[in-house]
Amino acid sequence: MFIDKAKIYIKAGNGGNGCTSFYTEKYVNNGGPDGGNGGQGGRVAFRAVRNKSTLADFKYAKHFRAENGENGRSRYSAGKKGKDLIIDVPVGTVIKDEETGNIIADMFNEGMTVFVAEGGNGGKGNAFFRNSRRQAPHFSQAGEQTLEHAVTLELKTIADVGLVGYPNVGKSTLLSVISSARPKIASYHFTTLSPNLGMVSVYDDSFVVADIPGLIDGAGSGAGLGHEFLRHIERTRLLVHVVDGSGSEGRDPVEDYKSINNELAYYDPALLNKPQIIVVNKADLMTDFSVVDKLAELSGNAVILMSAAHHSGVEELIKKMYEKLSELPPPAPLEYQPFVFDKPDKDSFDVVKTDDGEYEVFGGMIDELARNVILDNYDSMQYFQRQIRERGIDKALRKAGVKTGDTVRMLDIEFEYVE
Ligand SMILES: Nc1nc2c(ncn2[C@@H]2O[C@H](COP(=O)(O)OP(=O)(O)OP(=O)(O)O)[C@@H](O)[C@H]2O)c(=O)[nH]1
Ligand SMILES: [Mg+2]
Repeated sequence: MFIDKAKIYIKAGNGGNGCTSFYTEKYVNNGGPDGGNGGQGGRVAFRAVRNKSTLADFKYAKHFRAENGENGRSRYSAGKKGKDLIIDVPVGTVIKDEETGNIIADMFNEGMTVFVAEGGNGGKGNAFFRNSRRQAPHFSQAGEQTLEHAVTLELKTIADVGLVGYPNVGKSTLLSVISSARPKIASYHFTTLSPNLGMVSVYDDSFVVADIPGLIDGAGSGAGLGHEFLRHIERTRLLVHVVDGSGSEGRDPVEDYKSINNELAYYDPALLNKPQIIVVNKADLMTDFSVVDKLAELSGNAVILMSAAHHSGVEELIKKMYEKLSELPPPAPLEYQPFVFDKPDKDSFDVVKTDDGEYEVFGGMIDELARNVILDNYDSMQYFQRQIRERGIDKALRKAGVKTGDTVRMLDIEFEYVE
């Protein structure tokens, strides 16, 4: 199945916890603290690869998590770093933050690797907290927890030329005669159900042509296969607009040409700014060739008469495409300010008064504080109480109206406020 859009969840690894441990050995009393630091969590990256052409891999696999950092161990042994997770996507995939729609990365070039989520920091082991006043810290720091993020993947094929036109006009036949691609060809509408790519060789050079499903009137409002597939020609530099010159289905090629352009404009007016070559196909069935001049006059574009089925006009078309492409600027990735996920703000917190008259304190600072606190440990409780004063949490609580005897909740901790 052709899938060109997906929503997935990514999460970098948590940092490993620091270790609380004391050196022990035979004949050694009161060994000092020797708990090692936790390892950094693994990062998440995307990599652009050529051997994938759809996002089908992401239809069922939705959650992607890098490895957590290992916990620290005794004897100053630091936890191992978590392994990075590298997610392969087809070249041309645009990665966006699901919440804001902002672009995180445009995976435009093969092999490009973009790290999008940083692993959590490892917690410090108790060896780290030893100082002149505190010879035997019985606490260590927890690893930093990372957040999961929803991202959308959207494949926007990278090709030089896009083939557009009504169904059955011979787009796929055309692709099959100019390249080694072998798309399905048949004399009914919507034979092509997903984009086909073909590489066209010319002189010592080559370019890529994308054949997409045919458009019909009202595609913008979902008629036929709709506009969905125009996404795959957004990044082309040149359009080849194919019409059936013989009007074999009783339609007028000039009217067809106009309608298709209207559909393109409806999807995105920028599509009409792309240069076009018009191909009048099925010449073998034509008796009246005036349509060639009519289209040339109407559009001001080059018009090529051909028969894809009989291989006539093929050389001329390839030359024309090549000529046009060499005049055009090389393809370029989207222009965007890469979106970066916020790290939790370690300096901010909020106080809210809940419906039942309790006070809840939360935010990045509180989460950070929690990493340093082990509740049943005297040292660390003292540290906690000091921080509540020093970091202005106390003040904020009073401002919010807290009185002695009120319940304050912070993470898993609940205590009675004392002025
Ligand atoms: N007589 C004649 N028939 C042609 C020519 N080019 C294509 N055909 C026939 O037209 C029919 C449609 O061709 P396709 O290449 O499948 O058309 P398409 O534009 O890709 O159609 P969709 O994929 O449905 O949008 C097939 O039966 C082809 O054999 C041509 O130059 N002359
Ligand atoms: Mg086709």
